[in-house]
Amino acid sequence: MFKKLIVASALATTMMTPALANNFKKPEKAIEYRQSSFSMIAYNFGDMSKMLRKKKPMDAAVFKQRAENVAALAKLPLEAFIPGTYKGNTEALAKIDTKMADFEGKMKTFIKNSELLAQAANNNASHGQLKKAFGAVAKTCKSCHDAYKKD
Ligand code: ASC
Repeated sequence: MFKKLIVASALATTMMTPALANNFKKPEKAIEYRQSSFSMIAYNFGDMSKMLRKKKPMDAAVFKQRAENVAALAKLPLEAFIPGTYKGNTEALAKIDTKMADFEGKMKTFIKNSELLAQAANNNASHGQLKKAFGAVAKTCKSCHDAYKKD
């Protein structure tokens, strides 16, 4: 009975863990990894935002590349949110650890929506459609920041 419980909880833990086992040697390395990913995401996302808000001319080829970059980069940060990495040089809140299922769900929505934005860009969607798909991604950024980022 007790053994079964242990196996069940080990399985549950495995399922909660991101697919890639992390290899970070120190907490700072994990923090650096996720901050680097978010920095690249913000750069690519910000440039799309400028084009959509007509702060710079729309360049469809650049926009497509930016959208593909974000879709690829979006997959990176999750594996670096691990226990012991919520103090020091980070704005990530420690409750990510205890709410990992919710956090992971939000990250997966972000990944999914950024893939939909890349698809829209590759299908030559209209300005309005791109704005809508972009807005859906921005909403996922915000929902996670509101819940899990220090303000
Ligand atoms: C950005 C950026 C974020 C998100 C967020 C969207 O460009 O750096 O963190 O968009 O503001 O709500």
